[in-house]
Amino acid sequence: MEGSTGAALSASARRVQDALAALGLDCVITEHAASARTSQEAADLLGCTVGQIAKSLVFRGTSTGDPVLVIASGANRVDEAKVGALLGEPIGRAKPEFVREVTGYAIGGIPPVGHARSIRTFVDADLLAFDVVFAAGGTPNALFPIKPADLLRVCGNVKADVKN
Ligand code: 5CA
Repeated sequence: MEGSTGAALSASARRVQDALAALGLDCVITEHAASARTSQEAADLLGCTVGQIAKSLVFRGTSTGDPVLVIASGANRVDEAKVGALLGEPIGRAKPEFVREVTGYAIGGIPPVGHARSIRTFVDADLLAFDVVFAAGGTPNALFPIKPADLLRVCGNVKADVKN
């Protein structure tokens, strides 16, 4: 079956689904047989544009070591210098183990909400141009639709130009 609606969610996707409900959102996560590990795969699977995929990328402040989450349009490359300037310290890519520790999920399935810790977050302003965008739901096979304004609100309301 394609979009396995009705089937039980995996434990990771369930945690994200519960987090969405706790935030008052009625978004529904679906787990697909095909992988949506990358934004392009997710767009192909959903039949949307790659720009509508809200990818969750974790960076790390090079002085404080604090995690930073950037929710970027799948069409954009994140400009680390721009985000570093907004943050007040340079940033670099986070290692996969650190990403798992702070978010509670593995790369390829990082959701925008429902993390192990609270993480400072920037939302790509380009996502706000769409009626609906799609984010990872805790595993590389799990996705959910969300209105960009809702995404922005539950991610702390910080919208920014993050693209290279
Ligand atoms: N499920 C899809 C669509 S929502 C997804 O999660 N896409 S993603 O873009 O948010 O996640 C994959 C991203 O993880 C890649 O774009 C890449 O920027 C990042 N990534 C991949 N490998 C590593 C790595 N070794 N270290 C840090 N980041 C990585």
